[in-house]
Amino acid sequence: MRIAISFFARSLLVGTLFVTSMQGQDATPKATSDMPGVRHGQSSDGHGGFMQGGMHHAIAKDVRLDVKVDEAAHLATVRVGPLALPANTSHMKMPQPQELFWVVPFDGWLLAYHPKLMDGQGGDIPGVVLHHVAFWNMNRPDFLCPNKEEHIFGAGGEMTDWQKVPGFGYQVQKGDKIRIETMVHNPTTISYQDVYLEVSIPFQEPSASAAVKSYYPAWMDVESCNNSGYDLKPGETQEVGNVTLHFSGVLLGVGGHMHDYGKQLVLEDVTRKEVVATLDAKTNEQGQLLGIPVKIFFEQGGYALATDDQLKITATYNNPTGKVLHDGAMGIVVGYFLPSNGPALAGLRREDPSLLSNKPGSSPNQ
Ligand SMILES: [Cu+2]
Repeated sequence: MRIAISFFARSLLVGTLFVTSMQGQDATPKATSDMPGVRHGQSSDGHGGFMQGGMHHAIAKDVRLDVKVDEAAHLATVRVGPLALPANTSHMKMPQPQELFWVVPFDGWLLAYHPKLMDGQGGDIPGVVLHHVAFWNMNRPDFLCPNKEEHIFGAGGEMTDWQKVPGFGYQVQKGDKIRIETMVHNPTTISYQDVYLEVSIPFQEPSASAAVKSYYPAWMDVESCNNSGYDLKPGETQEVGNVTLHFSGVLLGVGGHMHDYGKQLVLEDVTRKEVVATLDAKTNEQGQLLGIPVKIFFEQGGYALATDDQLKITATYNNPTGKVLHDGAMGIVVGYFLPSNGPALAGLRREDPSLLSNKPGSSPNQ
């Protein structure tokens, strides 16, 4: 199933004010992206779990992580591959790359994430063969769900481009260990060989003259702090989750992540009895997800949230297949959070990634 997610709204903030530009396979603007953080189910093999779930895949051999850091251009290029993708192969049958780990070699801010699929000669490969990719900072817990690592970037087949938000970035420290989960499939009739996933990441160092404010990705999930995937029953259904905020601050904007047959995501501040955002999914006639809108609060200075606010997330789906789709749904509102007490969130960092509750299961593999 194609996962179109949307949220990464990162693009959120951009451009004309952040207005998004996420492009999808269908030329429909989307704010979409696969969400990672999402761990699709639980896994016995450590981290992989959150996204990959209890799925046990064959391991794709000889897949490497190559990272080039161009100091002069302030650009890090993270490359995963090579991958061989036979035609008509589901993600369950496709051998999958192991988790890969990037140790960030600089202090500074990651400003954007531009994913791209290509072959060894740099030729284009359609985004649809990417089931999802997720980057997690193992040195930081998620501020809403500390049982998870901080999920800093994700994309799916729609290849959501996370654009810069002028003046803001995601702060990293030298030595931060970024865990990269990649899952591929090939729903097309064409086999692809020698495929690489490349993510270009512009960054800024602290010495640069312009100050950068740190935002934090906020993943507000209908599964609360559990694994994000859930079984999708036939017909119209609603799934509801809650998270409690432990920090005050503002949301700069939100987007969302759903799968096919998604209809709507709603984020409410129950404490305040206010609807923060209603995001109506855009689907085609078959119910395939095309995109989820992004709602920007930045112009008004952000949507203010207070410590101890209860947030409620509701996802509505309409599954026309007449069958339960196992692990077929996710409902996540994703935004950028700007804390009022920056040092409190910065202080969540752990020198030793193993101190986070999800113990690394596999060894680094480069
Ligand atoms: Cu998903």
